[in-house]
Amino acid sequence: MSFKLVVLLVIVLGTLAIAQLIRLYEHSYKLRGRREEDIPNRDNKLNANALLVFGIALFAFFIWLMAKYGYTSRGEAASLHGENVDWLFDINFIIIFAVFFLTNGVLFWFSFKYVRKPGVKAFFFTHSNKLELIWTVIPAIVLAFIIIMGLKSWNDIMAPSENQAINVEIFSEQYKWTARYPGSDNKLGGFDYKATTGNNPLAIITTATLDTAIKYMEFGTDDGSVLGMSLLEEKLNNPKNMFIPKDRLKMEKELDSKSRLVRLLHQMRARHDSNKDVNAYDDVLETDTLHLIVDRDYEFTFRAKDVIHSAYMPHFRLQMNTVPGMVTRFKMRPTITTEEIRKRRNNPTFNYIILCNKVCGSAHYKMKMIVVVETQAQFDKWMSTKKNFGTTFLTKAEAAAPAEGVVSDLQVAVN
Ligand SMILES: [Cu+2]
Repeated sequence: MSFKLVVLLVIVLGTLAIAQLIRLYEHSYKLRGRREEDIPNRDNKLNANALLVFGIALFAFFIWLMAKYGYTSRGEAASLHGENVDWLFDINFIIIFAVFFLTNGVLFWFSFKYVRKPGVKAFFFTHSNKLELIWTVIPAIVLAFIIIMGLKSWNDIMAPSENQAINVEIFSEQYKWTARYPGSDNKLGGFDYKATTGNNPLAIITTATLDTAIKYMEFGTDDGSVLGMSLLEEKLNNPKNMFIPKDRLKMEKELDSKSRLVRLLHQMRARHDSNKDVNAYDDVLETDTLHLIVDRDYEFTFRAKDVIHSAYMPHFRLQMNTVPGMVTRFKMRPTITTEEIRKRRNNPTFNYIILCNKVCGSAHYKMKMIVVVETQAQFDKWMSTKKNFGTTFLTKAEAAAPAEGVVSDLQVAVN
């Protein structure tokens, strides 16, 4: 018998047992000649005392938790705007805690103090304008305050970046992150999903990547795993080939979408300004770790390849959805290096992280990347070991033996 079935049985039988107990209790009342609503004073007193004890225990546990884990357990903010977010958090929590202690304190105290006493009749009234006014106006003022402060912080946080901010793109797909650094020109190369190929997963646009994408659409992959337009057409038009209608329809659809993409790619290629290729070729792609320089402004742009993901960097108080078909952004200045935060937290293995915070599929839980905040010198040293996009694209393009024009264009651009 499975564990779930046992749990279900216990719940069902338990409910039945409780129902039977309640019936027994009711019968015993009848036998003793008492009505159900006659509660003895002893029971009332017991409940009043129990509620007071419960209230005190609840508060004590609550305070103990806050003392042990920090009152929101979020730790120190490691970014400039994070201090702003934390301030807002604190204001909200102060209000929430005050209301929590006040209302729950009154609830448990009153149930103890005003326990039913024989011969005392409760004061009865149906309406009080004064009370209505108090519990409408005060929450309205408090909520208005919270909203105005929140909007103010939001406007500060989402304001455009300063000019000297470093542009970094964070690309999301099931189930990994890719960071794209702009190279020395601080300009990221353009992109278009139609330029996506195996060796250009971020769909970066250059003369060579567009040529490769066109070749891929027209002639398929070299290993034949994906058919190009030409082969598809040939297959469909060959009278010797017999297809069941479903397969024919599927192939016709594929050919249709490929022809459309090729047409659009040719248009893009014709309009493409190859002078802009350098912006893309010096970009550096990194899927392992996001390296950031301490005390520098960053302008992050986010893209998604497949479904909605969400870039969540809790230590920097940053979260932004990444949405297929649109670019989202967030500016951020990291203020504490990884080395420093490890000392402060007394944890030599601590790492900042970027997590996916939208359930994006079966391996969503694995979608994370380590974030390293370091000095300019450390960053430069790390960056000097990296190959730029032009170089890696060229190597892979060579390995895949593309059409002649591709390599020569690329070499010109890289050199
Ligand atoms: Cu995700």
